[in-house]
Amino acid sequence: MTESPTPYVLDADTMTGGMRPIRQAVLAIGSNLGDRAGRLQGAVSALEDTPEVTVVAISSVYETEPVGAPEESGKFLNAVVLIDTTLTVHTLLDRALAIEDAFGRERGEPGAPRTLDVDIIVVGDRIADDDQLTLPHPRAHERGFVLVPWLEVDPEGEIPGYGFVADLIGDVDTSGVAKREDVEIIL
Ligand code: PH2
Ligand code: MG
Ligand code: MG
Repeated sequence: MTESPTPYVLDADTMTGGMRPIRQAVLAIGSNLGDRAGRLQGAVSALEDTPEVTVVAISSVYETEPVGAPEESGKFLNAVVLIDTTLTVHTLLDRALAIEDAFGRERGEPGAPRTLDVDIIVVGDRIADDDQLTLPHPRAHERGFVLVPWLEVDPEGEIPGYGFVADLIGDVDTSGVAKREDVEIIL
């Protein structure tokens, strides 16, 4: 994936005067509990309200079969959001978790139904692997509910170390991913 607008453009950090690159990040959002569409809209609005974050594109909303979730889990609504940001990846993660909390996310078992999940998929070509964050997201390359909406808004999308979204999607079962023409997220 290319960084935008160019990897050489720097922006001033308003707090410190330091300079950090503008990176394009790909976020995947999902909900399978309660007012699913309302939560996705709220997440995008909260991202757009975040200093040093600009929402560049929002995919269509897709209704998706749960993957790797408990039997009784309901279907998800999923979407992908492209942002430009000068935040560090850990500040971006803090913000993502705060947005989940603001929409009633309770942290239980992995895969348990959730009001809102905001996952950081890639941030430019950053590689990270620590207690809090793995970049690129370690399972995004095999998830139709991430790759289908991502390809829609970023046909040149790439997961560093894995390949282009357009190629990866060929090896993934996307039969459980259906566009919801009647649901729209707006800025
Ligand atoms: N998220 C998960 C586990 N399984 N399945 C779908 N369809 N959509 C998701 O967002 C999702 C999932 C863990 O975060
Ligand atoms: Mg997730
Ligand atoms: Mg998550």
